[in-house]
Amino acid sequence: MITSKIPAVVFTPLAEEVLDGMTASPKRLPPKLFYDARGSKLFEQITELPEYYLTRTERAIFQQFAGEIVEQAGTNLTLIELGAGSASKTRILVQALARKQLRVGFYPVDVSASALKAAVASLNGNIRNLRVHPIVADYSAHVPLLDVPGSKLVLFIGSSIGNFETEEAVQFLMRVRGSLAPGDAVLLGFDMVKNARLLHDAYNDLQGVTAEFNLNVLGRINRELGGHFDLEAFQHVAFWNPKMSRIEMHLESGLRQEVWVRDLGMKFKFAAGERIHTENSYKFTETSIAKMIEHGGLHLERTWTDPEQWFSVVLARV
Ligand code: AVI
Repeated sequence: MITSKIPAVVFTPLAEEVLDGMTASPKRLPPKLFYDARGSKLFEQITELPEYYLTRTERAIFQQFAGEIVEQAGTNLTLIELGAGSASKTRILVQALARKQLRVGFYPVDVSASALKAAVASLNGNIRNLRVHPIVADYSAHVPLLDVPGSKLVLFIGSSIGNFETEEAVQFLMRVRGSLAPGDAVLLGFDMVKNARLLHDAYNDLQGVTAEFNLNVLGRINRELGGHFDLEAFQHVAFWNPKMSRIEMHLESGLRQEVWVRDLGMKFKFAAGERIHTENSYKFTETSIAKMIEHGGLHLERTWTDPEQWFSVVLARV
């Protein structure tokens, strides 16, 4: 008998995500696709924009309360940061911990190898008793199980939790909890609901960096999957959706068009004005934070905030 084997098409994880999102209705792309080397650089630029209050507000909270935070978190701590990026704010906590402990282990985990490299470069050598162990991983799928001495303090700061859907965030917290032992702790950053203008401006900066960051996801598809997106033919759209308590980011097609993506062997049709939903950034209240942490199976222990209560840093315990 003659059998013929047709090789199955094997898509990369990126190709799978793009195929999934571009064939959905309405079209969508998951926000984790923003963070290739270029996207991570653009995000670093966003964190320094005058309109983007999140990073500097959270940093100010750390500057004021780092001592209290590490004291409250426990003794003989190892730090694990999920979505570490360049770890620039974490340095404040690391320094506070290095003053308190003889040795500090820091495990930054990120999908972006380039961002991790920057984190390691900025931390290594500067703090005598610190050891940095970078891990390149998609922590949204699996929380790494680490065998370390003492207790763990997992950092998930910068309101990254706001980029998950509520149910996803709860599932994520449950997975984090599953990777920890009783007495370990999680430190979370939450951007709070505030004046709609401030929220709007933070995602519509005058220099257009957020627009570039958003459009970079199409650039990435062009670079990595042989896409033919014309970045000039799409527009950055970001607005506050008060009903859902979130900023939504979209890419809007300026005209009717078809876009070929070589590695998917497919053409995607766009109507004029049709949008690709690229990100939700949820904003929280004290009540919504408490609910999420409780549903994630954790115990909310303490909250630190800034004088205007724009941002909250929360310590939750297993
Ligand atoms: C990473 N994350 C918390 C950012 C946010 O504010 O939701 C990502 C971002 N999107 C646009 N600007 C910044």
